[in-house]
Amino acid sequence: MPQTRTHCPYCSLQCGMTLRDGRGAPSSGAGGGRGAPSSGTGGGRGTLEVLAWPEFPVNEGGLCRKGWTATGLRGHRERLTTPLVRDRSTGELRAVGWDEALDLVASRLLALQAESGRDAVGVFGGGGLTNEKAYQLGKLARVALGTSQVDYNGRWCMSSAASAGNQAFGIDRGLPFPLADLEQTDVLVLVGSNLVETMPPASRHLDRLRARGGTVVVVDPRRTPTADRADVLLQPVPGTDLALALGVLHLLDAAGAVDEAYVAERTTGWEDVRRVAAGWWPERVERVTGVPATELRALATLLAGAGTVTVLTARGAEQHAQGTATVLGWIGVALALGMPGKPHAGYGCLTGQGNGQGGREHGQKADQLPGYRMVDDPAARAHVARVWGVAPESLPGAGRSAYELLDALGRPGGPRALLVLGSNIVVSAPRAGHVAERLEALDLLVVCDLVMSETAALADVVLPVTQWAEETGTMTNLEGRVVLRQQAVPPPTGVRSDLEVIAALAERVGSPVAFSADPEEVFAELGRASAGGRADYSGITYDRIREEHGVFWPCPATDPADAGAAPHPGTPRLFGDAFAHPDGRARFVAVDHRGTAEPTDAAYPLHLTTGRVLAQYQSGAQTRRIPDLPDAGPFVELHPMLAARIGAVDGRRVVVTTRRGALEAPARVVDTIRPDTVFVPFHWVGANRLTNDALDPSSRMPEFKVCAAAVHA
Ligand SMILES: Nc1nc2c(c(=O)[nH]1)N[C@H]1C(S)=C(S)[C@@H](COP(=O)(O)OP(=O)(O)OC[C@H]3O[C@@H](n4cnc5c(=O)[nH]c(N)nc54)[C@H](O)[C@@H]3O)O[C@H]1N2
Ligand SMILES: Nc1nc2c(c(=O)[nH]1)N[C@H]1C(S)=C(S)[C@@H](COP(=O)(O)OP(=O)(O)OC[C@H]3O[C@@H](n4cnc5c(=O)[nH]c(N)nc54)[C@H](O)[C@@H]3O)O[C@H]1N2
Ligand SMILES: [Mo]
Repeated sequence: MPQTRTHCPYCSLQCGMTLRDGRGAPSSGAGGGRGAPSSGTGGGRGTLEVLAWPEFPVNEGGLCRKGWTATGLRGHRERLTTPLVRDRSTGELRAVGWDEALDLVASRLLALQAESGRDAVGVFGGGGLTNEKAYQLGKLARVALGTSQVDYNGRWCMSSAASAGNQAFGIDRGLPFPLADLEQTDVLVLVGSNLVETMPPASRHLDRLRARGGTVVVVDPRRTPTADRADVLLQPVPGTDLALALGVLHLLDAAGAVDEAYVAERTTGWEDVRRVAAGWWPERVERVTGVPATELRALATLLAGAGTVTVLTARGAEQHAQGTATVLGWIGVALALGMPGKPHAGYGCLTGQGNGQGGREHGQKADQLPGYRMVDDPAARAHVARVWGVAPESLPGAGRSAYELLDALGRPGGPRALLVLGSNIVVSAPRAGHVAERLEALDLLVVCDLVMSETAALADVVLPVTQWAEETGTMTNLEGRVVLRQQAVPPPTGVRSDLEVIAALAERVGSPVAFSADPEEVFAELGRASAGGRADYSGITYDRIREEHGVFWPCPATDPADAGAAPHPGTPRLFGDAFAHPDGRARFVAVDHRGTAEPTDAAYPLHLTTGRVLAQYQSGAQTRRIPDLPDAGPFVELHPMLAARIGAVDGRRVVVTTRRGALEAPARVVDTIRPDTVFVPFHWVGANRLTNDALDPSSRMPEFKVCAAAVHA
């Protein structure tokens, strides 16, 4: 039976897996590795089994339960297999042929642009899309549609870490080293990451690190399963991680534990940071963060005495109106200790989505062109325009960021049509009730999806597309490793790939240049467009990553004039000799803690935070439909003391309210959360009716991780 090496459809680890296509053969239970193989029926096509790929280094054959059950959407009865168009008289979606649907979309987009200008059309992408799709989507917007209004859900994911990385290091690669390096560090500090639930196969690195005698520190308002596998837990008030970082810097400085030689040789800006940190003595930090001064002192002592320290941030620290500043604060801790660039040490961001890294490099972001080039840089525009075969002046400038784009929909001067690929906005955007209203105000909403997501259900046109196992493309995982996701099975009849849809739309709206729908061709073009950019992929080919276990960017092409040159090996580790700023130095950036956008008050006395559970993925559009994954709906996690005060009982309904909306869901009474904080997972409609749309000034990341709330039994 044919077997294909490919990668999981979910998170940024991009775990390797083997898919066995059992078409025509009886389903067999024999697995190829650890764990239970799982199968999804293929709509009369036999089974598609998930087996281990033990040699792939990121997960060494391990998968989480989402990975083992990932084929469950194959042949699913809710899988979309025909284009749908909303009937104006009945208001219902009805099945139509592809030509009719694509002609309708193209003619309406052109008509709206003729009436209201090119920016009347918006494009919204996703960090789960392959590099090829992200690249073609940006090109569709800028070349075929000529609109500046393109952005994507990565703004909600890792944009604060990206912005901080660019400021501090001059480059934004989530992890500047392979994930397995974590095992070798002496102290690992996880700020706002619950990786035991969000990247389960990576948990083994925590265990191995501790087995070696290292220490894992977790900073989280909840005692998560990750904290249970750590040595030290600090439980701050949500939104106070920057104060904590400044407190650590204060103590390191006071103890003479700052690596002065490193600071002098490899960085700039320390004196300004030192001045800010001077104002964050332990008792003040305790008052703001709720973390006892003794715990802060113990952490500083641990860090000061460690040979190597690695600090990692994830969404808990980043999804704040001060997310960029918070990451800069923790980068400051790593720099003060002299760690970035040292083996088995440094700072990294745990990127989230499957292609969260590559998705932010190839031009679906409002201010970027492929290769992580900036859209307002004349040299970048000239290079990319040459690859695209258009005039640089024809390329629009920077557009609105994701939330600002959604907020502008249907308003004067805002887009009148929106094309969505790879995001379920009405579930996952902040202040989602408001976002749903903005979507309703559009003249045309077009959604490409595998299933009828909550956002697709609002669309005027729904286009059914292939899913991961049915198509080929590349993904760039959280380490900057570019991997090949290979097609394992043919798509269901009636379904097209996103690349085919993009190419067909480009042609119909009269694009001045043709768009390829062949992933390998698109990747080669992407390589040329990225050549010489910060994220240079030009030396990577499909053949090469099919053989190797992925290649880390930057990987420039060798000079064609030098026939004997060995191919560039790729770059697993950055910063050994220099940072990416022109002077080779990292920047300390002086930032101060301001507090959250919406402080608590008498009417809304609690902090609401949101996040993930192990068995569901994101807006849940995919995982809620997989029968083997538990789907109990949203819940409200609260402390027994709070429960007693408001009369809440475990398992019974409570109502959470914020200034934006209300959510009724069962209480989950646990002593693992701060008594002043409640937690709601966002995989179901509801959590984001509550969240605040305050944005970080530099990354435009919304404050998903804290707002003021009240809870009633
Ligand atoms: N099971 C599962 N795995 C996933 C995903 C999924 O949906 N489900 N999504 C993927 C994606 S796109 C992403 S971005 C990653 C996210 O991965 P993580 O960042 O690990 O996930 P979250 O649950 O969003 O947040 C992590 C933790 O932050 C804590 N937190 C909340 N507020 C604060 C705060 O103010 N400060 C601190 N220090 N911590 C806080 C929460 O309690 C939570 O435990 O996961 C990826 N993996
Ligand atoms: N309150 C709160 N809200 C959050 C967060 C939080 O922590 N708290 N986290 C934020 C983060 S980090 C993220 S990443 C976002 C994610 O939230 P979303 O942007 O909604 O991401 P997904 O749920 O992965 O949505 C992907 C959609 O695209 C479809 N899809 C999957 N693959 C493809 C494909 O190849 N092509 C096309 N056309 N469609 C595809 C899926 O079926 C699904 O409907 O949520 C954000 N929202
Ligand atoms: Mo994310």
